[in-house]
Amino acid sequence: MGKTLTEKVIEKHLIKGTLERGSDIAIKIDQTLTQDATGTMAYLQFEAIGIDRVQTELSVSYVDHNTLQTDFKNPDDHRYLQSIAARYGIYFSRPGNGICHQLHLERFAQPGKTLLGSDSHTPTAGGVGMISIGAGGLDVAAAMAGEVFRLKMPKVIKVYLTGQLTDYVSAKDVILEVLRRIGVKGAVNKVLEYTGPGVKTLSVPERGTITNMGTETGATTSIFPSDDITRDFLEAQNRAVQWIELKPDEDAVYDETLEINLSELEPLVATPHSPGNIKTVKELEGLKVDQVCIGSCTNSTLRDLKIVGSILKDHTIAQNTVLTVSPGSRQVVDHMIHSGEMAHLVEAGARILENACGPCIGMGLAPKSDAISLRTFNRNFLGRSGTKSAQAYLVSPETAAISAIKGQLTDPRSLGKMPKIEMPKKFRVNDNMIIPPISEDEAKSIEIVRGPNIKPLPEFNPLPEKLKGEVLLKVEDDITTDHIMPAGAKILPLRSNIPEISKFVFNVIDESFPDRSLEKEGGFIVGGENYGQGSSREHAAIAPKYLGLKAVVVKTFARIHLANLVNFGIVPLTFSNKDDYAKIEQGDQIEIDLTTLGSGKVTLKNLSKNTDFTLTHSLSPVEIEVLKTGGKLPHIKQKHGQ
Ligand code: MIC
Ligand code: SF4
Repeated sequence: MGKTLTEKVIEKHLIKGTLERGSDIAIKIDQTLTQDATGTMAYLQFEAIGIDRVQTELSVSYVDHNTLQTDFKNPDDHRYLQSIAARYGIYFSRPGNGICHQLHLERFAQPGKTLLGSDSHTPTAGGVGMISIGAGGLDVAAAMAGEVFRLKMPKVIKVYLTGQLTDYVSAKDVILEVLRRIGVKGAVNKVLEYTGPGVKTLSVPERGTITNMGTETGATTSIFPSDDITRDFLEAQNRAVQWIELKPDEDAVYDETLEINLSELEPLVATPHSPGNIKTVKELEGLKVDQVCIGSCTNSTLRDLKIVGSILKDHTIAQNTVLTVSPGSRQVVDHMIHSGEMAHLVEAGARILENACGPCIGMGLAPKSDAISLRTFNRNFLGRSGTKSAQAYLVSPETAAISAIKGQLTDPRSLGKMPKIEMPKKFRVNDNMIIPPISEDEAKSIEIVRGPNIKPLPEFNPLPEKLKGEVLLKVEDDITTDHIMPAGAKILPLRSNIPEISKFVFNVIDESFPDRSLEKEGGFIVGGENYGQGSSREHAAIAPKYLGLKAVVVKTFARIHLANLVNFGIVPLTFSNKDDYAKIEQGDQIEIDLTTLGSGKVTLKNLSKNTDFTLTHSLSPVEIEVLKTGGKLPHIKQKHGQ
């Protein structure tokens, strides 16, 4: 029986398990990436593991999220990260160089390899045929220490592309179409594997847009074959030697199929507050737009900014609309300057921002009250822009650019025939902002620099056999990590300070949560479907744990958040009968007996309502052990005899 591309790459890296869907597997990780907002915690944990040098083929530390520097905290973290990179053999991409996923695709991503990144959009590298997975910082720290990465063998969805995109319809519309079809939980524990004749009509940066935002479907990762187009891209990046051909077998067997005819697609938009609320631009055309933001790891490639430049050329943006552009990397900017196309953006009135995440994560440029903000980003969760009353809509760069000129949501196809975008045969490769690792001997004398914002990791105790306490919060479906542990300019700088950041847990839903939780000495959260959707931020587990969270009981979990809960000793449980969700209220006193955890079932006693029901879980024996030890860090330390 033939194999899918996903199976082929996973099989090559398989350390434990089989390709049987849903079974527990362990894979070898070749490369890791971190960014600064999750990196500080990941490296504090790496230090705590006590390994002298990273064990991967390549590890890169990027600085792209916390670049606003409103005080000493961000730059202190940057110095810490730089010193850690030098000490442990890690490449360090300096602030200003660009967004981690864009840079990794340009400079490091390699077909057929595995990449684990402490950021949920790590699957961007699937654009060159890599198995690239987002995970919590601790899992990435463990991978840097040479540990395997454990996951459930995902199902593989074949996304069969036919046809060719028409003028002003672009890769963003492809992934918005996928989201329209399967929604924000349609691919949990699945891989989106792209095949079919339409694949060869898409460049690597376009593939990267699609694999990047595949994260919003809950997918473990997304992957494209590695073909001639991949080879040309790598060659243009001076990396031709890293190319290998990769494709699924002719008779590969997939678990599900999705067929998309690229020729039939039209410009789409994700409406507030979910990337899964899809409408056509036509349906909403005329919507007045206050802010337009172009950038993020989804849509800030050279291809994207070139097309934006061609649309803005000789125009001025509408009087009541603000346009921001945050390019993906210095390479992109360098090209735009040398080709003269940057002038089109500047002359049209765009506010050119740093090559960083910026407004995507609410790091500056928050929209005005009640604003309609059009963004080429991948997430429009409530409050993420920095303004809770704002409404964020996600669109392609084409739709964003024309709408900025018109001041209202506009179908870019109204522009008529699209000019041909000339991509360079060779990119302007300049790695002078990436500091390579130094020799092991030299590295030993490097001193780690710690600013006052970097607080030691909290220590957590082994799990008791019975958990007892109050339901501190009951929430609905699709609670995102931006609800649990918001980001933005005020909170992000606290990522290396758990006591401080924990004061903002559930801030957008219930500001009194942290105090209540501490006062009651912790307790439980009850939730609906897809709890923990979104980011890989392990702070959404560590900070609630610090406040005393014992277990989370929900209908279903998002993959990365579930793993993060286990890593920090919070028990993730699901209702065996989803109707039981109605039988438990915020404020109820409950008790969960964990002695039967190994059997796959535990009993929840609702002491306030005098009822009990069964909860289940998907935990592997290793995960149960990790939980019992009080989390992954003590578990790894135990293994290393510390
Ligand atoms: C995001 O897009 O939400 C982030 C910020 O990049 C996160 C990581 C983080 O919270 O630091 C992600 O996607 O994992
Ligand atoms: Fe940065 Fe936004 Fe991409 Fe997250 S989604 S890595 S915040 S650009």
